[in-house]
Formats: sequence, C-alpha cells, structure tokens
Amino acid sequence: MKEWYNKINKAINIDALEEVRIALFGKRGLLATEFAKMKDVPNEQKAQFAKDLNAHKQNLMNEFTAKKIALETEALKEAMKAEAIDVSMFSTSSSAGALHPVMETMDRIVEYFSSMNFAVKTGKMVEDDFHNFEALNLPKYHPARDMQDTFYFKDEMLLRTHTSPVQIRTMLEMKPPIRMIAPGAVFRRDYDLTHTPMFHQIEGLLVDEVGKVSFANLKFILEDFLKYMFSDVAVRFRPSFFPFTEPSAEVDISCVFCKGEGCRVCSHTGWLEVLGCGIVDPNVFEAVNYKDVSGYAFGLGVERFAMLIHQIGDLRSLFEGDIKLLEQFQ
Ligand code: 2U9
Repeated sequence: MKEWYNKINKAINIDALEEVRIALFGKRGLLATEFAKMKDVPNEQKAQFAKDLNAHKQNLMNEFTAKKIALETEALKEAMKAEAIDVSMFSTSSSAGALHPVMETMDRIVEYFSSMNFAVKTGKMVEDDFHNFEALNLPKYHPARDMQDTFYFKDEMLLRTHTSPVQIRTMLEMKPPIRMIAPGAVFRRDYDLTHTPMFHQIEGLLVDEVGKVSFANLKFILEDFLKYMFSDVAVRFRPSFFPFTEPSAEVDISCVFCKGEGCRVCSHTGWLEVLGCGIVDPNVFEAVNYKDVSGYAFGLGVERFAMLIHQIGDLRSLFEGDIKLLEQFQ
C-alpha cells in the first residue's frame, strides 16, 4: 500500500494525479481489486480485512484530496503569474484623436459662411507694412503700429496683426464683386489673462456696386450667424470705431452664462462682446484702386467663440496642450 501513497505524492500535475485516481479508485482499480478478494478471505477474517481495507481507502482518499488541492493551487498560481499585468508599463493602445476646440469652432464658422457663398481665402503670416497697415487706413502714427503692439522683422516686415491683408491682396488680384472670409492665425505683442501673442481670427468682406450693399445686409447676416452659433441669443449693435470701417459697430450677444441676468463673466451687464463690423472705409477702396463700390466687413476672435461655446474659463488653457482638456472635446 505504501507505494500508492508515494504515487499520489509524486504526481507532478493534475493529469498525472488523475491517472493515479483511476488506477486506485477506478472501477478496475486497485481498491476494487482488493475488495474483490474479500470473497476468498475466510469468514472469521472478513470483518478485519474489510476494516483494514476501508481504513486504507479513507487514508488514500484524504491523501488524494490534499494533493489535488495542492496541485490546483499551484496551477492557479502559475496561471496568474503567466497572465499578470504590469500596471507600470506604458499602454500601447492609442485612442482616436480629435480636433482642437479652436479648430472645431473655426470649422463651424467657415461652414456657416461657406453656406452663404463666401469664398474662403488664406494668405501669408509674414506680411509687409502696406498690406497689414497702410492699405487699411492705419496711418504711420496709429498706435497699433507701435513696437509695443506688433512683432517686427527688419525691412518693414512683420507678423500680421489681423487677417485683413488677405482681403487687401484678394482685392488687388480680383475685380469686384467680392464675397470672402479670411480665417487664420494672427500675432500681437500681448500676453495676459485674456490675450495670447498668437490667436485666430475670421474676418469677412463683401464688396459690390454702390447701392447694392447696406448696413441692414450686414446686420441681417451677423444676427443670423450668431443665432446659428449660439442658438437662442439676443443680439445688439453698438456704435464703435475702427480705422478700416465707417460707420463701425461692435456686436454683443446676451450672456450665454446667465442668459442676460447679469453675472461675473459679463461684468453684470447681461451682454458679451463677440464681433466688430462696419461699412468699409472709402480710404481702403482707394488703396486697392476700387471705384464705385461699397462693402461691409467684420472680424471675430475664434478663441473667444470657442470659450463661450464650451464655457472655458481661462484662455490660456487652450494653448497648454493638456490632454485632460482636449479629451473633453473628443
Ligand atoms: C478690409 C476692410 C475691413 C475687418 C473688421 C473688426 C471690425 C473687428 C476684431 C474682432 C476681435 C479683431 O480679433 S479681434 O480682436 N475685429 O472688430 N474687423 S471690421 O474689417 C476689414 C478688414 C479688411 C479690407
């Protein structure tokens, strides 16, 4: 019998142990064979024989169960080791990217004006004094031309401070009528809570024969555009001044945070400034040699739109490249 205890204990895995189980406890196994011998045992010894054999059977079963549990535990440990995940390893999976909220906002604005038959024009970021300032009725003494406000290279070259030179170049290349927008990055020497040295603008320009363009046309399209961008908002026009438009207006929408009730964001006025616009100044048409035309123009900062649409509090978070911010817009 001793050798059978050894066989149980020497089984190296579950399969080997199963073979032992069949050989011991199976129908034609050792115990069955031993029990069969009972009939040849003299009657007076039968009771003792059966008792001894049953004791062996019980011990072998105990031994078998203990070994089975030990082998199963070992197998489980091995499996866990093999399937273990190293949580300190970098993930090789990649998630789908998404547009930056500023670009997504820019696309929506472009989509609106494209649907209104405005052509989309782009130009150079490094511009000259004429296309960025002179042609736009920004004379030599204008403060925007100061070293404090503009990034200059040598030889009167500079980083464009608005996308307006694109309209100037378009008018110099093409005859009226013009119906265009100019989206793109612009640069100003400004850096504080609400200004970054690079930001994005979309400007629009419409030029046609005198009498065909009115302030009412401008007012209609901007109101329609702002309702498309911000859904249910009130829109108001306030008189203002820009060197390249006359008359000029600034456009406000009812505050998207407090619905016009008055809050910290709108400085308790209930209104948020979102656009500038006006009728193109005759000096601008003179600079590009356009005669007998009138036109309207407008300009907006894309970051400001993105912040109002997505309720982003700090302008700088748009430029930090923090994945936690960007993932929210996937
Ligand atoms: C041409 C003629 C006129 C473009 C205009 C504004 C008013 C304006 C600001 C909005 C926020 C600049 O980004 S911002 O700081 N823009 O208020 N822009 S009219 O007028 C033009 C442009 C080109 C040839």
